[in-house]
Amino acid sequence: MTKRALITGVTGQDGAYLARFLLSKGYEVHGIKRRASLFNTDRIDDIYQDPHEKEIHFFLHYGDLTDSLNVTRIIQEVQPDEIYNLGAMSHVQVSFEMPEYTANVDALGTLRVLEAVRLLGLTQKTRIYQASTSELYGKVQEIPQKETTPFYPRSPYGVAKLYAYWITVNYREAYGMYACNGILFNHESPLRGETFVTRKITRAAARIALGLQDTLYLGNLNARRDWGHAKDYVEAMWLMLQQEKPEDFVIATGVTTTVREFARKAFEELGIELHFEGEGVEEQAIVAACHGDFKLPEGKVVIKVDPRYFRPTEVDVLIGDASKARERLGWQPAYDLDALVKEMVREDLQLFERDRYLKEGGHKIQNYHE
Ligand code: NDP
Ligand code: GDR
Repeated sequence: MTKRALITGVTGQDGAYLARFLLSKGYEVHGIKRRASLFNTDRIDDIYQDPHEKEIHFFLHYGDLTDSLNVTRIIQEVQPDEIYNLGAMSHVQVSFEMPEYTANVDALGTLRVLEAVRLLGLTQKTRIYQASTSELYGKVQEIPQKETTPFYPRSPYGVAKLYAYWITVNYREAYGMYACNGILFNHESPLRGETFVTRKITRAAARIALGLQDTLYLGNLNARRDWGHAKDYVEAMWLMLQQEKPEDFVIATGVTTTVREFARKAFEELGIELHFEGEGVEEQAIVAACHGDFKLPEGKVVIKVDPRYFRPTEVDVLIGDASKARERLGWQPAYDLDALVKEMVREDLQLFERDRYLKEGGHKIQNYHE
Protein backbone atom coordinates (compact mmCIF):
# COMPACT_ATOMS: atom_id res chain seq x y z
CA MET A 1 0.00 0.00 0.00
CA THR A 2 1.32 3.43 -0.93
CA LYS A 3 1.79 5.57 2.17
CA ARG A 4 0.42 9.08 2.16
CA ALA A 5 2.23 11.96 3.84
CA LEU A 6 1.10 15.53 4.48
CA ILE A 7 3.76 18.20 4.94
CA THR A 8 2.96 21.63 6.36
CA GLY A 9 5.66 24.12 5.36
CA VAL A 10 6.42 22.21 2.16
CA THR A 11 7.71 25.38 0.46
CA GLY A 12 10.40 25.86 3.13
CA GLN A 13 13.93 24.48 3.25
CA ASP A 14 13.07 21.27 5.14
CA GLY A 15 9.75 20.76 3.37
CA ALA A 16 11.53 20.75 0.01
CA TYR A 17 14.13 18.17 1.10
CA LEU A 18 11.55 16.04 2.91
CA ALA A 19 9.14 15.99 -0.04
CA ARG A 20 11.95 14.73 -2.31
CA PHE A 21 12.99 12.16 0.27
CA LEU A 22 9.45 10.78 0.73
CA LEU A 23 8.80 10.70 -3.02
CA SER A 24 12.01 8.69 -3.42
CA LYS A 25 10.58 6.23 -0.85
CA GLY A 26 7.42 5.77 -2.94
CA TYR A 27 5.10 7.95 -0.83
CA GLU A 28 2.21 9.98 -2.17
CA VAL A 29 3.11 13.43 -0.87
CA HIS A 30 0.71 16.28 -0.11
CA GLY A 31 1.99 19.69 0.84
CA ILE A 32 0.35 22.83 2.21
CA LYS A 33 1.41 26.08 0.57
CA ARG A 34 0.31 29.59 1.44
CA ARG A 35 -1.36 31.86 -1.02
CA ALA A 36 1.05 34.65 -2.02
CA SER A 37 0.87 37.42 -4.60
CA LEU A 38 3.92 35.96 -6.35
CA PHE A 39 4.90 32.33 -6.92
CA ASN A 40 6.45 30.98 -3.70
CA THR A 41 7.27 27.43 -4.79
CA ASP A 42 10.86 27.96 -6.03
CA ARG A 43 12.26 25.26 -3.77
CA ILE A 44 9.87 22.58 -5.01
CA ASP A 45 9.44 23.59 -8.65
CA ASP A 46 11.54 20.67 -9.89
CA ILE A 47 9.27 18.09 -8.23
CA TYR A 48 6.02 19.92 -9.01
CA GLN A 49 3.61 17.88 -11.12
CA ASP A 50 1.00 19.49 -13.28
CA PRO A 51 -2.43 18.40 -11.96
CA HIS A 52 -3.36 17.44 -15.53
CA GLU A 53 -0.66 14.76 -15.69
CA LYS A 54 -1.79 11.14 -15.38
CA GLU A 55 0.34 9.64 -12.59
CA ILE A 56 0.58 12.21 -9.84
CA HIS A 57 2.44 11.57 -6.60
CA PHE A 58 2.88 15.16 -5.39
CA PHE A 59 -0.09 17.39 -4.56
CA LEU A 60 -0.25 20.96 -3.26
CA HIS A 61 -3.10 22.42 -1.24
CA TYR A 62 -3.62 26.06 -0.33
CA GLY A 63 -3.65 26.48 3.42
CA ASP A 64 -2.49 28.23 6.54
CA LEU A 65 -1.80 26.99 10.06
CA THR A 66 -3.77 29.91 11.50
CA ASP A 67 -6.96 28.59 9.85
CA SER A 68 -8.45 25.65 11.77
CA LEU A 69 -11.19 24.93 9.24
CA ASN A 70 -8.67 24.77 6.44
CA VAL A 71 -6.24 22.56 8.35
CA THR A 72 -9.05 20.20 9.38
CA ARG A 73 -10.50 19.99 5.86
CA ILE A 74 -7.15 19.21 4.27
CA ILE A 75 -6.42 16.47 6.82
CA GLN A 76 -9.90 15.05 6.27
CA GLU A 77 -9.45 14.98 2.49
CA VAL A 78 -5.91 13.60 2.50
CA GLN A 79 -6.37 11.02 5.32
CA PRO A 80 -2.59 10.97 5.79
CA ASP A 81 -0.62 8.11 7.33
CA GLU A 82 2.02 10.63 8.39
CA ILE A 83 1.93 14.37 9.03
CA TYR A 84 5.13 16.38 9.19
CA ASN A 85 4.31 19.70 10.86
CA LEU A 86 7.13 21.88 9.55
CA GLY A 87 5.14 25.08 8.92
CA ALA A 88 6.26 27.94 11.16
CA MET A 89 7.29 31.55 11.42
CA SER A 90 10.82 30.23 11.83
CA HIS A 91 12.98 33.35 12.20
CA VAL A 92 14.10 33.94 15.79
CA GLN A 93 14.86 37.65 15.41
CA VAL A 94 11.64 38.36 13.51
CA SER A 95 9.69 36.65 16.33
CA PHE A 96 10.61 39.59 18.60
CA GLU A 97 8.83 41.86 16.11
CA MET A 98 5.85 39.52 15.54
CA PRO A 99 5.37 37.68 18.85
CA GLU A 100 1.60 37.19 18.60
CA TYR A 101 1.66 35.92 15.03
CA THR A 102 4.55 33.62 15.91
CA ALA A 103 2.56 32.15 18.79
CA ASN A 104 -0.49 31.74 16.59
CA VAL A 105 1.36 29.80 13.88
CA ASP A 106 4.05 27.97 15.83
CA ALA A 107 2.18 27.15 19.04
CA LEU A 108 -1.54 27.14 18.16
CA GLY A 109 -0.85 25.87 14.64
CA THR A 110 0.53 22.69 16.18
CA LEU A 111 -2.54 22.37 18.40
CA ARG A 112 -4.77 22.77 15.32
CA VAL A 113 -3.04 19.87 13.57
CA LEU A 114 -3.21 17.58 16.61
CA GLU A 115 -6.81 18.45 17.39
CA ALA A 116 -7.89 17.94 13.77
CA VAL A 117 -6.42 14.45 13.81
CA ARG A 118 -8.22 13.71 17.06
CA LEU A 119 -11.60 15.14 15.99
CA LEU A 120 -11.47 13.30 12.67
CA GLY A 121 -10.97 9.98 14.47
CA LEU A 122 -7.53 9.45 12.96
CA THR A 123 -5.59 9.00 16.21
CA GLN A 124 -4.77 5.35 15.45
CA LYS A 125 -4.00 5.95 11.75
CA THR A 126 -2.03 9.17 11.49
CA ARG A 127 1.47 9.58 12.89
CA ILE A 128 2.65 13.12 13.59
CA TYR A 129 6.11 14.64 13.50
CA GLN A 130 6.49 18.00 15.25
CA ALA A 131 9.37 20.25 14.21
CA SER A 132 10.80 21.09 17.60
CA THR A 133 14.04 22.95 17.98
CA SER A 134 17.27 23.42 19.91
CA GLU A 135 15.97 26.97 20.59
CA LEU A 136 14.01 25.28 23.42
CA TYR A 137 17.29 24.99 25.32
CA GLY A 138 18.04 28.71 24.99
CA LYS A 139 19.99 29.87 28.01
CA VAL A 140 22.66 27.32 28.75
CA GLN A 141 21.61 24.75 31.39
CA GLU A 142 23.84 21.89 30.30
CA ILE A 143 26.45 21.18 27.63
CA PRO A 144 25.97 19.26 25.39
CA GLN A 145 22.17 19.41 25.24
CA LYS A 146 20.21 16.16 25.10
CA GLU A 147 16.59 14.97 25.46
CA THR A 148 16.69 15.36 29.26
CA THR A 149 18.25 18.85 29.36
CA PRO A 150 15.86 21.43 30.90
CA PHE A 151 14.36 24.00 28.54
CA TYR A 152 14.86 27.78 28.90
CA PRO A 153 13.75 29.48 25.66
CA ARG A 154 15.04 32.97 24.91
CA SER A 155 12.69 34.33 22.25
CA PRO A 156 8.99 34.48 21.38
CA TYR A 157 9.82 31.84 18.77
CA GLY A 158 11.40 29.56 21.38
CA VAL A 159 8.50 30.05 23.77
CA ALA A 160 5.92 29.30 21.06
CA LYS A 161 7.84 26.15 20.14
CA LEU A 162 7.89 25.18 23.82
CA TYR A 163 4.07 25.10 23.80
CA ALA A 164 4.15 23.05 20.59
CA TYR A 165 6.60 20.60 22.16
CA TRP A 166 4.46 20.02 25.24
CA ILE A 167 1.10 19.89 23.45
CA THR A 168 2.58 17.16 21.25
CA VAL A 169 3.70 15.22 24.35
CA ASN A 170 0.30 15.82 25.95
CA TYR A 171 -1.73 14.52 22.97
CA ARG A 172 0.53 11.47 22.84
CA GLU A 173 -0.09 10.73 26.52
CA ALA A 174 -3.76 11.76 26.67
CA TYR A 175 -5.04 10.13 23.47
CA GLY A 176 -2.44 7.46 22.73
CA MET A 177 -1.45 9.20 19.50
CA TYR A 178 1.76 8.45 17.67
CA ALA A 179 3.14 11.99 17.92
CA CYS A 180 6.77 12.87 18.43
CA ASN A 181 9.14 15.80 18.65
CA GLY A 182 12.35 16.01 16.67
CA ILE A 183 14.51 18.45 18.62
CA LEU A 184 16.60 19.51 15.67
CA PHE A 185 19.67 21.69 15.99
CA ASN A 186 20.40 24.22 13.24
CA HIS A 187 20.51 22.70 9.80
CA GLU A 188 21.38 24.50 6.63
CA SER A 189 21.74 23.93 2.89
CA PRO A 190 21.81 25.82 -0.40
CA LEU A 191 18.01 26.07 0.05
CA ARG A 192 18.33 27.83 3.42
CA GLY A 193 16.36 31.08 3.74
CA GLU A 194 18.52 34.06 2.79
CA THR A 195 18.22 35.86 6.14
CA PHE A 196 19.55 33.04 8.34
CA VAL A 197 23.16 33.66 9.19
CA THR A 198 24.83 30.82 7.25
CA ARG A 199 23.10 31.57 3.96
CA LYS A 200 23.53 35.30 4.49
CA ILE A 201 27.26 34.65 4.80
CA THR A 202 27.64 32.26 1.84
CA ARG A 203 25.62 34.53 -0.44
CA ALA A 204 27.60 37.59 0.59
CA ALA A 205 30.95 35.79 0.28
CA ALA A 206 30.07 34.82 -3.31
CA ARG A 207 28.83 38.32 -4.14
CA ILE A 208 31.87 40.02 -2.59
CA ALA A 209 34.23 37.69 -4.47
CA LEU A 210 32.40 38.48 -7.73
CA GLY A 211 32.53 42.22 -7.10
CA LEU A 212 28.75 42.55 -6.68
CA GLN A 213 28.80 43.68 -3.05
CA ASP A 214 31.32 45.45 -0.80
CA THR A 215 30.44 44.66 2.78
CA LEU A 216 28.55 42.05 4.79
CA TYR A 217 26.90 43.35 7.97
CA LEU A 218 26.43 40.81 10.75
CA GLY A 219 25.37 40.81 14.41
CA ASN A 220 26.80 38.63 17.17
CA LEU A 221 29.91 36.90 15.79
CA ASN A 222 30.49 34.99 19.03
CA ALA A 223 27.26 32.96 18.95
CA ARG A 224 27.98 29.24 18.65
CA ARG A 225 25.76 26.85 16.73
CA ASP A 226 25.74 23.14 15.97
CA TRP A 227 25.23 23.25 12.19
CA GLY A 228 24.24 20.20 10.13
CA HIS A 229 22.85 19.64 6.63
CA ALA A 230 19.07 19.65 6.07
CA LYS A 231 19.34 16.62 3.78
CA ASP A 232 20.61 14.50 6.68
CA TYR A 233 18.05 15.92 9.10
CA VAL A 234 14.90 15.17 7.08
CA GLU A 235 15.88 11.50 7.05
CA ALA A 236 15.86 11.60 10.86
CA MET A 237 12.30 13.03 10.78
CA TRP A 238 11.13 10.06 8.73
CA LEU A 239 12.99 7.54 10.91
CA MET A 240 11.22 8.92 13.99
CA LEU A 241 7.84 8.02 12.49
CA GLN A 242 8.90 4.44 11.61
CA GLN A 243 9.53 3.24 15.19
CA GLU A 244 7.33 0.97 17.27
CA LYS A 245 6.74 3.61 19.94
CA PRO A 246 6.62 7.40 19.54
CA GLU A 247 9.52 9.15 21.27
CA ASP A 248 11.35 12.48 21.14
CA PHE A 249 14.86 12.72 19.71
CA VAL A 250 17.69 15.25 19.56
CA ILE A 251 19.24 15.54 16.11
CA ALA A 252 22.62 17.27 15.96
CA THR A 253 26.21 16.85 14.79
CA GLY A 254 27.87 17.32 18.22
CA VAL A 255 30.19 20.04 16.87
CA THR A 256 29.74 23.72 17.70
CA THR A 257 31.24 26.64 15.75
CA THR A 258 31.11 30.42 16.09
CA VAL A 259 29.49 32.63 13.47
CA ARG A 260 32.95 34.19 12.99
CA GLU A 261 34.49 30.81 12.19
CA PHE A 262 31.67 29.96 9.77
CA ALA A 263 32.36 33.22 7.93
CA ARG A 264 36.10 32.50 7.85
CA LYS A 265 35.45 29.08 6.34
CA ALA A 266 33.03 30.43 3.73
CA PHE A 267 35.49 33.05 2.44
CA GLU A 268 38.35 30.52 2.60
CA GLU A 269 36.33 28.31 0.26
CA LEU A 270 36.75 31.10 -2.33
CA GLY A 271 40.47 31.44 -1.60
CA ILE A 272 39.96 34.59 0.48
CA GLU A 273 41.74 34.56 3.84
CA LEU A 274 40.14 36.75 6.51
CA HIS A 275 41.70 38.43 9.49
CA PHE A 276 39.34 39.58 12.27
CA GLU A 277 40.35 42.63 14.31
CA GLY A 278 38.70 44.87 16.90
CA GLU A 279 36.09 43.90 19.48
CA GLY A 280 32.30 44.06 19.91
CA VAL A 281 30.63 46.47 17.50
CA GLU A 282 34.09 47.64 16.37
CA GLU A 283 35.02 44.17 15.13
CA GLN A 284 35.61 43.77 11.41
CA ALA A 285 37.08 41.26 9.00
CA ILE A 286 39.67 42.32 6.47
CA VAL A 287 41.19 40.44 3.57
CA ALA A 288 44.54 39.03 4.69
CA ALA A 289 45.37 37.22 1.46
CA CYS A 290 43.80 35.83 -1.72
CA HIS A 291 44.87 32.42 -3.01
CA GLY A 292 42.40 31.63 -5.76
CA ASP A 293 40.58 33.15 -8.71
CA PHE A 294 39.23 36.18 -6.89
CA LYS A 295 41.57 39.11 -6.35
CA LEU A 296 40.46 41.42 -3.57
CA PRO A 297 42.91 44.01 -2.28
CA GLU A 298 44.63 43.10 0.99
CA GLY A 299 43.23 45.16 3.86
CA LYS A 300 39.79 45.50 2.27
CA VAL A 301 37.07 45.41 4.96
CA VAL A 302 34.52 42.75 4.01
CA ILE A 303 32.59 42.15 7.27
CA LYS A 304 31.37 44.74 9.77
CA VAL A 305 29.27 44.35 12.90
CA ASP A 306 25.90 46.11 12.92
CA PRO A 307 24.08 46.09 16.29
CA ARG A 308 20.69 46.04 14.55
CA TYR A 309 21.25 42.29 14.20
CA PHE A 310 21.76 41.79 17.94
CA ARG A 311 18.83 40.08 19.66
CA PRO A 312 17.20 41.35 22.88
CA THR A 313 18.02 37.96 24.42
CA GLU A 314 20.54 35.70 22.70
CA VAL A 315 21.19 31.97 22.71
CA ASP A 316 24.95 31.83 23.20
CA VAL A 317 25.94 28.19 22.73
CA LEU A 318 24.17 25.23 21.18
CA ILE A 319 25.77 21.82 20.92
CA GLY A 320 23.68 18.67 20.74
CA ASP A 321 24.19 15.11 21.87
CA ALA A 322 22.39 12.85 19.37
CA SER A 323 23.44 9.54 21.00
CA LYS A 324 19.83 8.42 21.42
CA ALA A 325 19.10 8.95 17.70
CA ARG A 326 22.31 7.14 16.76
CA GLU A 327 21.48 4.16 18.95
CA ARG A 328 17.72 3.84 18.42
CA LEU A 329 17.24 5.20 14.90
CA GLY A 330 20.64 4.27 13.49
CA TRP A 331 20.86 7.87 12.31
CA GLN A 332 24.22 9.27 11.32
CA PRO A 333 24.84 12.52 9.39
CA ALA A 334 26.71 12.20 6.09
CA TYR A 335 27.82 15.86 5.99
CA ASP A 336 30.33 17.62 8.24
CA LEU A 337 30.60 21.41 8.49
CA ASP A 338 33.31 21.74 5.82
CA ALA A 339 31.26 19.76 3.28
CA LEU A 340 28.20 21.87 4.14
CA VAL A 341 30.06 25.18 3.71
CA LYS A 342 31.60 24.00 0.44
CA GLU A 343 28.24 23.04 -1.05
CA MET A 344 26.55 26.27 0.04
CA VAL A 345 29.35 28.52 -1.24
CA ARG A 346 29.61 26.66 -4.59
CA GLU A 347 25.87 26.95 -5.23
CA ASP A 348 25.75 30.63 -4.31
CA LEU A 349 28.71 31.32 -6.56
CA GLN A 350 26.87 29.71 -9.46
CA LEU A 351 23.74 31.65 -8.63
CA PHE A 352 25.49 35.03 -8.64
CA GLU A 353 27.67 34.44 -11.68
CA ARG A 354 24.47 35.17 -13.63
CA ASP A 355 24.21 38.56 -11.85
CA ARG A 356 27.82 39.33 -12.75
CA TYR A 357 27.07 38.82 -16.46
CA LEU A 358 24.05 41.06 -16.14
CA LYS A 359 26.10 43.75 -14.39
CA GLU A 360 28.85 43.53 -17.00
CA GLY A 361 26.15 43.92 -19.65
CA GLY A 362 25.09 47.20 -18.02
CA HIS A 363 21.95 45.83 -16.36
CA LYS A 364 20.88 46.94 -12.91
CA ILE A 365 21.10 44.16 -10.31
CA GLN A 366 19.39 43.92 -6.95
CA ASN A 367 21.22 44.77 -3.72
CA TYR A 368 20.68 42.65 -0.64
CA HIS A 369 21.15 43.93 2.90
CA GLU A 370 19.03 41.76 5.21
P1 NDP B 1 11.52 27.77 6.63
O1 NDP B 1 11.36 29.12 7.21
O2 NDP B 1 12.43 27.56 5.47
O3 NDP B 1 10.08 27.22 6.18
C1 NDP B 1 8.95 27.45 6.94
C2 NDP B 1 7.73 26.96 6.18
O4 NDP B 1 6.56 27.26 6.95
C3 NDP B 1 7.54 27.66 4.83
O5 NDP B 1 7.01 26.72 3.90
C4 NDP B 1 6.48 28.71 5.14
O6 NDP B 1 5.72 29.11 4.04
C5 NDP B 1 5.62 27.93 6.12
N1 NDP B 1 4.76 28.78 6.91
C6 NDP B 1 5.06 29.95 7.54
N2 NDP B 1 3.97 30.46 8.13
C7 NDP B 1 2.96 29.60 7.87
C8 NDP B 1 1.57 29.59 8.17
N3 NDP B 1 1.00 30.58 8.86
N4 NDP B 1 0.83 28.56 7.74
C9 NDP B 1 1.38 27.55 7.03
N5 NDP B 1 2.68 27.51 6.69
C10 NDP B 1 3.45 28.53 7.10
O7 NDP B 1 11.91 26.79 7.82
P2 NDP B 1 12.78 25.44 7.80
O8 NDP B 1 12.40 24.64 6.64
O9 NDP B 1 14.20 25.78 8.05
O10 NDP B 1 12.26 24.74 9.14
C11 NDP B 1 11.16 23.84 9.13
C12 NDP B 1 10.60 23.72 10.53
O11 NDP B 1 11.60 23.24 11.41
C13 NDP B 1 10.12 25.03 11.15
O12 NDP B 1 9.02 24.72 11.98
C14 NDP B 1 11.29 25.49 12.01
O13 NDP B 1 10.84 26.30 13.05
C15 NDP B 1 11.81 24.15 12.48
N6 NDP B 1 13.22 24.07 12.78
C16 NDP B 1 14.15 24.47 11.87
C17 NDP B 1 15.49 24.31 12.11
C18 NDP B 1 16.54 24.73 11.13
O14 NDP B 1 17.70 24.87 11.53
N7 NDP B 1 16.21 24.90 9.85
C19 NDP B 1 15.96 23.71 13.38
C20 NDP B 1 14.89 23.29 14.26
C21 NDP B 1 13.58 23.47 13.95
P3 NDP B 1 6.25 30.27 3.02
O15 NDP B 1 7.23 29.59 2.12
O16 NDP B 1 4.99 30.69 2.36
O17 NDP B 1 6.87 31.33 3.88
P1 GDR C 1 18.88 30.71 14.78
O1 GDR C 1 19.48 30.97 13.33
O2 GDR C 1 18.48 31.95 15.46
O3 GDR C 1 19.85 29.82 15.49
O4 GDR C 1 17.54 29.91 14.43
P2 GDR C 1 20.13 32.27 12.67
O5 GDR C 1 20.90 31.78 11.52
O6 GDR C 1 19.11 33.32 12.43
O7 GDR C 1 21.12 32.82 13.82
C1 GDR C 1 22.21 32.04 14.29
C2 GDR C 1 23.10 32.90 15.16
O8 GDR C 1 23.78 33.85 14.33
C3 GDR C 1 23.74 35.11 14.97
N1 GDR C 1 23.89 36.16 13.95
C4 GDR C 1 23.01 36.44 12.99
N2 GDR C 1 21.83 35.87 12.66
C5 GDR C 1 21.17 36.37 11.59
N3 GDR C 1 20.01 35.78 11.20
N4 GDR C 1 21.63 37.46 10.87
C6 GDR C 1 22.81 38.06 11.19
O9 GDR C 1 23.21 39.01 10.55
C7 GDR C 1 23.53 37.53 12.28
N5 GDR C 1 24.72 37.85 12.85
C8 GDR C 1 24.92 37.02 13.86
C9 GDR C 1 22.42 35.14 15.69
O10 GDR C 1 22.40 36.14 16.68
C10 GDR C 1 22.36 33.71 16.23
O11 GDR C 1 23.05 33.63 17.43
C11 GDR C 1 17.53 28.90 13.43
C12 GDR C 1 16.13 28.86 12.81
O12 GDR C 1 16.16 27.98 11.71
C13 GDR C 1 15.10 28.38 13.79
O13 GDR C 1 13.85 28.18 13.14
C14 GDR C 1 15.56 27.04 14.37
O14 GDR C 1 14.64 26.58 15.33
C15 GDR C 1 16.95 27.20 14.99
O15 GDR C 1 17.84 27.64 13.99
C16 GDR C 1 17.47 25.87 15.54
